[in-house]
Amino acid sequence: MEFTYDPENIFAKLLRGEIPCDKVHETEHSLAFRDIRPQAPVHVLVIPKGAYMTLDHFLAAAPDGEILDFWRAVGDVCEMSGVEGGFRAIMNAREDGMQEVPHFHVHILAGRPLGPLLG
Ligand code: DGP
Repeated sequence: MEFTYDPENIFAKLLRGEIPCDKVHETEHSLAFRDIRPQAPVHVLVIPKGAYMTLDHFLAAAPDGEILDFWRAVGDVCEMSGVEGGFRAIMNAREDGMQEVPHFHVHILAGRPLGPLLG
């Protein structure tokens, strides 16, 4: 599959410092920040700094070191966010997945009962 990354997407602008974010964690290859439209008391987005559109693009194209850095950053965010009661990690991809921002990201949601996955 071909992936054509749009460098003008909002998370690319955020990574370039062109728009602000409420940063909660940063590593060499990853950034985590609060979602602008939180769906739960904890709603953090974790993104790789590289130009990847979706989970399948990221896993197909990123070097192993970036993949490891990213998932460790997801773990760090869980650890620092108080998810003892449980959490949900969501990744939307492309049209059918209703992905709004075409830069790969994981949503970490926690802090309330989250209900059934497919309501
Ligand atoms: P998705 O549908 O998985 O692509 O979710 C994109 C999320 O990104 C959505 O929950 C709202 C959030 N979002 C959109 N624009 C911004 C922004 O400028 N800043 C932050 N922090 N979050 C944003």
